[in-house]
Amino acid sequence: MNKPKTINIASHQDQQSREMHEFVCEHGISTVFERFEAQQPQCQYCKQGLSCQLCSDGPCRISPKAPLGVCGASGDVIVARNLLQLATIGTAANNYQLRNLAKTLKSIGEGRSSVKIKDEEKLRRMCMALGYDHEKPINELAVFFANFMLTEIGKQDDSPLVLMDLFAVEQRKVIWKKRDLYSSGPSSEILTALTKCMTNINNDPIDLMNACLRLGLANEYAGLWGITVIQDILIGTADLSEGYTNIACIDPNTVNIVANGHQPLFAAIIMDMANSDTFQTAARDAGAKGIKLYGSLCAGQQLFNVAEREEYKNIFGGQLGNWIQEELFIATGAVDLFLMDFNCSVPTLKDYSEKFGTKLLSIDPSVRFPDVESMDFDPEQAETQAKKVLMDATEQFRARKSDTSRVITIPARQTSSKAIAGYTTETVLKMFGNDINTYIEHMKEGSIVGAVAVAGCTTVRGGQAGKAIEELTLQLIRRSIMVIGAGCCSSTHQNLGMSTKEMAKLAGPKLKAICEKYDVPPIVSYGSCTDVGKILDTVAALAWTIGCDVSELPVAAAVPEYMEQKAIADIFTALAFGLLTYVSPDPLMRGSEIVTDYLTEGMVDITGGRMLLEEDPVKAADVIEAHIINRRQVINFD
Ligand code: XCC
Repeated sequence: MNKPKTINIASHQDQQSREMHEFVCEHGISTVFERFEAQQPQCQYCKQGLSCQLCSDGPCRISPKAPLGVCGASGDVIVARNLLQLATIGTAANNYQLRNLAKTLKSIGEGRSSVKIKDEEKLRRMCMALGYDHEKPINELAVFFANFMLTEIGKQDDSPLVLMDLFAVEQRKVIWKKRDLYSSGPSSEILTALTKCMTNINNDPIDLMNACLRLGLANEYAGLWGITVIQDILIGTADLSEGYTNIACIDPNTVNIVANGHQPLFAAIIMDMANSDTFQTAARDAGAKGIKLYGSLCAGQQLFNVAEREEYKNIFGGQLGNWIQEELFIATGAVDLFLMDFNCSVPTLKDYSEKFGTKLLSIDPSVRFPDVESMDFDPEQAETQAKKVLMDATEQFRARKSDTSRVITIPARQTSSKAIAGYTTETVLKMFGNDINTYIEHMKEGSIVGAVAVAGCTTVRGGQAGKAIEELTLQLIRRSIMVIGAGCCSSTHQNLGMSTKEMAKLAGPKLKAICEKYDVPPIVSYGSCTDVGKILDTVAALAWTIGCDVSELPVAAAVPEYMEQKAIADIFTALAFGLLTYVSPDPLMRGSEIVTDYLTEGMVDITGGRMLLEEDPVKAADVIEAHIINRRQVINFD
């Protein structure tokens, strides 16, 4: 591995990561921070979205001296096209994950797979919602529901998504139809969107932005919705769960498997099997105390959400953290096997695994590293594959124990690293006496001024790694605005000790009183970034009960440390829902006034939503609060 040019002082927000970062820097290894620094200064044209690399006459960069690309494309078209490409990738990735899940469910229903259905009730309810006889045998329902989702993914441009028809708030549907945003199947939307991105074909930046909104709806009403539902059916529906988070969870005396990514099903199957005597005995024979599986990134958040289930609770070792930390997990020298199930598996994992003795295994055909073993999850071979992972990890542990030169570096556990996970519409309402009206009453009287989803990634831009997430969250709860976390934002909250009931003492007096009355924390984690689907569920439930449009609710969305393309797709989902959507750092769009104005202002007349671009989280909280207060007046809450 090349020694990095500059060694940065680690800027992670939490102490454990700072310790580990210092350790890897001492070994001359780069992390995301050092590589970010090595990339400076970054191209200012690209940063504004003003570069195009689509054709052989490029690359073109738009400047005052050269205001048009070689083909004649303006900066506005280039910015819009670049943004649409990002939204397309994100929508594709979420629907890819849904396709995997639907195919697994189908193979179970057809009796080709021994994978168990954990939440039959949910499957029955979903079939009932689709008008199918939900009392039929469960296998038949599995096939029906899987086929339904696969058909939705593949629907052509003349057939709108059924889920949008069934589950969207009426007022939204009217707006989407009026604005030609009523989305068809994601495959078809992606086909259209990518065609629009081609050289010399679409020269209207507004049309390109509307294509992003359509993708946002295909992202939600196939991808995110389907992922959360089928995942619940297969690994169990989220319920409140308390556990440890961050790197110090790793126990050097157990066989250690880390599940990294966004597709937690295989890891859940491995946990199920790890309870058996065969594997426990094999682990003890190798000199281990037992077997632990740790969550990493969003796959981990989903496992954390179900960690209290009988079959998982002895094996789940904790949630390690966000994507910026993932190299550090391996640097402990105590990870025996690292499963890469999807994004975010950073390319340097291979270097780390070679240096620190971890076996890497990619388990999805989309994840490939040269010379790294892969065993793509196959529901028909799930047991055999899970067995192999458990045996391989145990052998890795044996080798680790007998290697006297192996350095194990695990930071000290801080008391703050305990967290509660597993919130959903149902679990939040359970805390409010199972009555959504109780929650709404407290919103009305102003004890809960509003709610904001703080979701998505972490970024090292500006040395952040959680800084903006922490600041924004604290600002919001101080203003008695509840925070719903998801994705790496949840990991940040957890690692900073913010996913606890004790956080109530930092909330504004009204919210504090409500939190204490109902024993609920002011910051709740819904799980993975794909659980944005569940957050929108809660939002829709509130709108239905109050009888207003989603855009009229005292709620907002925030992506305070935006990093990658799935976040862009989710941002367009939120905009299509009419939400004020705070995004920082800026997506690469400032180079176009037309695009920036449309998304930050013009959008209000289209969907009711708008993008808020603001680097300072305190100023962002001011705008969000003002928006929420305004919404409260619109629905006569004040
Ligand atoms: Fe990756 Fe979800 Fe983003 Fe975290 S939040 S950086 S995608 S792991 Ni989705």
